Amino acid sequence: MARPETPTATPPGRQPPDDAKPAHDTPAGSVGRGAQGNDPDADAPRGTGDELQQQAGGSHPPLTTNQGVVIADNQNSLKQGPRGPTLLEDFILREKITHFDHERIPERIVHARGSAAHGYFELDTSLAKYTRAKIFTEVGRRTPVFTRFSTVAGGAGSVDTPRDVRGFAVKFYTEEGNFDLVGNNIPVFFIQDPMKFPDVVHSVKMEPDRAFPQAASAHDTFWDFISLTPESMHMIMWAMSDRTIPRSLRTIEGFGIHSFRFLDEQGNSTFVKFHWRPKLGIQSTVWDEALKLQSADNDFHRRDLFENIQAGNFPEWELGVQLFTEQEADAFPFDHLDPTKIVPEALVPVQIVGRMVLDRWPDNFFAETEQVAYCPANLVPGIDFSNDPLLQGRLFSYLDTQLIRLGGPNFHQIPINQPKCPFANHQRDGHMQMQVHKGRVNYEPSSLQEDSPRADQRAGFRSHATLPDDGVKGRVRPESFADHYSQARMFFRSLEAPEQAHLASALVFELSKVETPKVRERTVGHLVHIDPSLAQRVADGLGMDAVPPAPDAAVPPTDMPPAPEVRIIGRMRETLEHRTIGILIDEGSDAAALKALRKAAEDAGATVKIVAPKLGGAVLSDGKKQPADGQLAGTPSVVFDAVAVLLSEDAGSKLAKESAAVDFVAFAWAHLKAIAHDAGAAPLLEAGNVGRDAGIVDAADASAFIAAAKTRQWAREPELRTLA
Ligand code: HDE
Repeated sequence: MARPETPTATPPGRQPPDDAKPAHDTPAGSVGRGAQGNDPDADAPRGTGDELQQQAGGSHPPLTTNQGVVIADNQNSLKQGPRGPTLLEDFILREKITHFDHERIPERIVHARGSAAHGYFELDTSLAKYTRAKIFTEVGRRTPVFTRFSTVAGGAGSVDTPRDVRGFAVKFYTEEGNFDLVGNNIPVFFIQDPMKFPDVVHSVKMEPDRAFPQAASAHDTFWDFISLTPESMHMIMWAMSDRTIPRSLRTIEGFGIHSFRFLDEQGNSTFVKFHWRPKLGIQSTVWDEALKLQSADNDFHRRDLFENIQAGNFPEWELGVQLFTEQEADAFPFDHLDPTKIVPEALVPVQIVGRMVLDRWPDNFFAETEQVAYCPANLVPGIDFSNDPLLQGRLFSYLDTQLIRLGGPNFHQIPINQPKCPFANHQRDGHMQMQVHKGRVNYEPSSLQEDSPRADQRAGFRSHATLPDDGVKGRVRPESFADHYSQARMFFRSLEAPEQAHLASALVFELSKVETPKVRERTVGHLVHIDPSLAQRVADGLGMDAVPPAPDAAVPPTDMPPAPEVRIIGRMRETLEHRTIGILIDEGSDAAALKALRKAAEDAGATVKIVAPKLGGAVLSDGKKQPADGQLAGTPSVVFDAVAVLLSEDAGSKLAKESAAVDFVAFAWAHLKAIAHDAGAAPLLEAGNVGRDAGIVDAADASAFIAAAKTRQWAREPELRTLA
């Protein structure tokens, strides 16, 4: 390479003029002018990042090292001559690079991809009859919370919208200590015993030899495990339903899954199951929409949560509890300690006792969302565990994993994890100790220091005095956990017809990605116990010649009454509040129609975004330019809840030949969304094969559009997807 005449620190084409003024005192030879660079008073070259920074203006605090030493030059490392070697002596460079090298911590082994927000929980109804936990007895008190939503299988950088269970973890910073409700958006789990957790997680993660697929259950190892694990069948029904392809994190339910105990002042116990219900109702995508969202926006759910919180559309959930006694539980036709079972609401209704509002996005993703450490063992007095074996296993795992993920035993001192009530004990030292403990006493009993902390019999945490199980020690599974199919059947049969169709299609999609025939066959065999029509449908969808035989069932399934609470259809709130409408325009679009439609949508509570072929927008019929919020190719209709298309005749014919525009309407149609359109848009709708139904409305009839946009057009479904 030819040796340049000018110093390399100066960008090509920008020669430092001889009268350049010093921007900083730069170390000798660090920058400058070739042979003259040894001059300790050498000027900084013009056009370096530092100089551009100075020009950007503003009054800024000095940039320093971690030791507080002010840094003179943040663009150039210390070199022996302008083209010479970089010096080890450059403590500023070494500190900066070393810190950078250590910026990543191990990601969570599960639930690595997550988004979180601050907010509060407010109790409406006292549960003092059941628990002494103040968070559930002090009506009207607002307890701060930090809530993290996550996918389970993918890595931290994976997309937001795969088919996957969503984590729903809430840290309540109560005045009696932190209470973590670490739940999911599905009320049951794959396995009954923690011994199987590493296996189910290994099976769903990318396969170890080939390192794919990322964030997907549609592969051999997962279905191999599942097909050999009948206890997973109820969860599989939920996982293959549209629950695992939510439209927004703001429209998912949350469940604590396990039974917990409430303990009153006397220590009397009532079992409790926790439920979160989104105020917007439940809303999911259809699978094709979820697939297309993955390419439209990797961060769809994170962005949606962020944008809505920033816009003041604070997501809200009601907290519900199911309360039941030991005697009532004994009469259930299943074991409530089995985490593959729900307690149907017909048996124990859900009582709403309070609400959670998320109203503040974190200031810093790493410090808060990444470093937050949830643990089901974080309980407060008045709440206790049940003997659910899965819960018992979890009590060990979270602290253990956090010791390595967060690097040592003091992660409770990281601001996001600290209780907001006083906390003190005799635990000391360790990596990254942040507290400067004073005094001589770091033990108990002690008499040397008045203010040293002591246990408090009255206020302290007391466990429920559970009578021992009379069984013998052993690696056993209770008989009462043996029915793996009845609740799976109850779930499937409780769904509406389109939901059943989606579930069957999901199984066909997943199993079609499975290469090993015996795995597909074993899985379909289980479906026979759940519902023979489902097994038949999936077998047909896979092109099997016959439905494979069902495996032996330890307990033959029984019919349970339908549980309407498992459905999604009918549970979406019919509102446009906190929803987004996309309006496609182009040159010459009708200004008055746009104004009227926009007003009607905004009056109904929606956010409106304008999409146009060019980001600069388009000149409307009134001669004024309307800027766009999104450019057509990068803003497909999948990101909206409903769309409108307002086009001049010319634009309509032009866009009918533009594939991004054709997709815009075709996908809105295929994803059961409402479409308002004017006459100019007709050729485009025709090109997109958009049919006619109650969801396709004349843009002039704003109220018809608003009504149609509030819900999905389920009646359209049979026209669109006929294959399982
Ligand atoms: Fe978790 N789970 N889990 N899990 N889990 C973790 O803890 C584990 C289970 C759940 O946003 C890990 O800090 C075991 C059920 C959520 O940070 C780990 C078993 C439910 C999150 C762990 C289960 C959950 C986790 C990984 C079976 C729903 C994310 C990182 C015995 C009730 C929390 C971490 C966040 C995270 C273990 C089963 C929910 C490895 C051993 C059931 C929402 O400790």
